[in-house]
Amino acid sequence: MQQRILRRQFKTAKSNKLFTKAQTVIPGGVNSPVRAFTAVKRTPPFIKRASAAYIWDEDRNKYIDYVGSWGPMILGHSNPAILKAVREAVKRGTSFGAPTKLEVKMAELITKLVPSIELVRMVNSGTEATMSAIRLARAFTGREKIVKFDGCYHGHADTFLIKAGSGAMTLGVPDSPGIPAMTAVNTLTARYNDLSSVRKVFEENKDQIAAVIVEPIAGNMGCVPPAEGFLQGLRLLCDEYNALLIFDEVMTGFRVALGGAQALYGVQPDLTTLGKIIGGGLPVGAYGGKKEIMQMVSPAGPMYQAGTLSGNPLAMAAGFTMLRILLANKMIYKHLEQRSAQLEDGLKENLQKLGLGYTFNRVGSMFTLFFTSKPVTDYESAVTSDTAKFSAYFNAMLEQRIYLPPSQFESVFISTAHTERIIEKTIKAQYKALQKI
Ligand code: KE4
Repeated sequence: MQQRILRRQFKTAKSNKLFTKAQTVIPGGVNSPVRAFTAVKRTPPFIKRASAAYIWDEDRNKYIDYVGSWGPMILGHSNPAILKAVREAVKRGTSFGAPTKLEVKMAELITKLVPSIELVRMVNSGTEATMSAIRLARAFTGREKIVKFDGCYHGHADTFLIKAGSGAMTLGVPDSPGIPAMTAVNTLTARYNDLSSVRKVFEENKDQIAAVIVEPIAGNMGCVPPAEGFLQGLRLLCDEYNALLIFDEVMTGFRVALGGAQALYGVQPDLTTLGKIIGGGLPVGAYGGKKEIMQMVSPAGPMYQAGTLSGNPLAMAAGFTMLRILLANKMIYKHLEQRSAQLEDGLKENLQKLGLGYTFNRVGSMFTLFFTSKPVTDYESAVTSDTAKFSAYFNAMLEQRIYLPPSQFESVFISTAHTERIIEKTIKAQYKALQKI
């Protein structure tokens, strides 16, 4: 009998209905802008559940997931040990608003894994971590200005929504309305991978710059690795001008190495911000660094910062379990590198076969395919990408049940649940998708 391959029709009725309803009660129908799929011009699938490398939507479509909740899911979705830890914790209550033993253990683990962090404060998001780190840098130095890089994204605090990446860049609002002029004046911008642009800003604002904040591997203009010597150069410039160096490792922390990008490149910042992976999928952020700086944080010092759910027991259970697994299995990063290299080789082979010269940037298990033939080393080169072509590619991949970040200016993530077979399937799907655009 002729084999009839019944390929489920790509049904979207339930997600369409939910998105229409969502928009009557939530701005844009989503609780974070990039989820609305605006840049790829389609209704976002409403996700019902996730496991390992897969997610399922309300219309029962099953996808191979390369978003991984924007970074946290380095061990794949529904990791059994993490679910077990949360199930155990929830039996003891959901929140106390009081110190707990697990917060001490979590802080000890983070300070062990990231030696530049001598004291660490838990918060509830990456944004809280970065905004607190900036306040601390200003408190410690007595200076007001900060330097960020065009295309880098550090969360949605006013200070950072100047030439910001991620959703702000995707949706064309890198300089969001609603930011007071006085705030914007204190946020100076420089060009990523261009130390001379940083020196120029320091020279023009002598003794006024509290800190330079940088994604040590940019992930929010798409994946842009630091050029040789860039991070070391930032360290030297900050020392020369007595400013603090802040590594925003919300995305790269525990993603590219157990000690984050600072371990990979051998550069020690004064402060580090963390998020995503340290929450194991629950809301967690953290900032930490040298004791002499962190001692300024209330109640040890005068710089105030607080949070009702900071160090929440469920979030600590998930995050602590996640970090313990990463610490206990040294082979994880080697495994991630092998799978990521397999995908890179396959995707590049597809491009070669089809005579397409697009740019592919990768560091470990985070990467981006840019629809431009130029090398992508900063914001200016990232925006030469053809976003219409990206949108067509995204949709062609989604039709084949490959779920990518719905933006040219985001990073793709692989987890330990992405097997060789899943990668092979993705490479084949990409070959078909590239032929359609
Ligand atoms: P959150 O406040 O979203 O937890 O973290 C902000 C943040 C800070 N720093 C870096 C380097 C980040 O990448 C982020 C958040 N990343 C985006 C994705 N690129 C979050 C996804 C979203 O906004 O929905």
